[in-house]
Amino acid sequence: MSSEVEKAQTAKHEKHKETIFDKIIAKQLPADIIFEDDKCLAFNDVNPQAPTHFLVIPKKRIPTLDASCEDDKEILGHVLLTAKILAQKRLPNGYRLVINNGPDGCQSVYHLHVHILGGRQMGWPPG
Ligand code: D5M
Repeated sequence: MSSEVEKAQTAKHEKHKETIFDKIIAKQLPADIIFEDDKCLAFNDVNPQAPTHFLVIPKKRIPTLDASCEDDKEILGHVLLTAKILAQKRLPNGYRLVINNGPDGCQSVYHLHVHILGGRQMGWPPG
């Protein structure tokens, strides 16, 4: 079992609980930030699964995609479009976006995030 799967299985989802990503947003923890605006933040993943692997997160604390609601439409669209703009610049030959949701989805950090992976040929189906 990969360590990311183990982390996902033991990760606790406590509603409204602060995560490591809140600390990165608040600049209480360092991260390799590549983009920031008033609504979202993008930074390189600390455990890259591809030559390019970064995350785009909303600044609003939304724990999971499941927990998002109609009011989050604008922020979800903004996060996705930001991911696209950053990916297009860095990965002109293509890329993959991933949102892990819940234990079976392999989510380990309960602050919604989009993974952007590229720089190599992706396989299908994903593991
Ligand atoms: O993905 C959570 C991802 O978050 C995982 O790929 C590692 C990454 N991570 C965890 N902590 C950090 C810090 N401090 N900086 C950068 N990246 C980090 P999930 O979809 O929840 O499994």
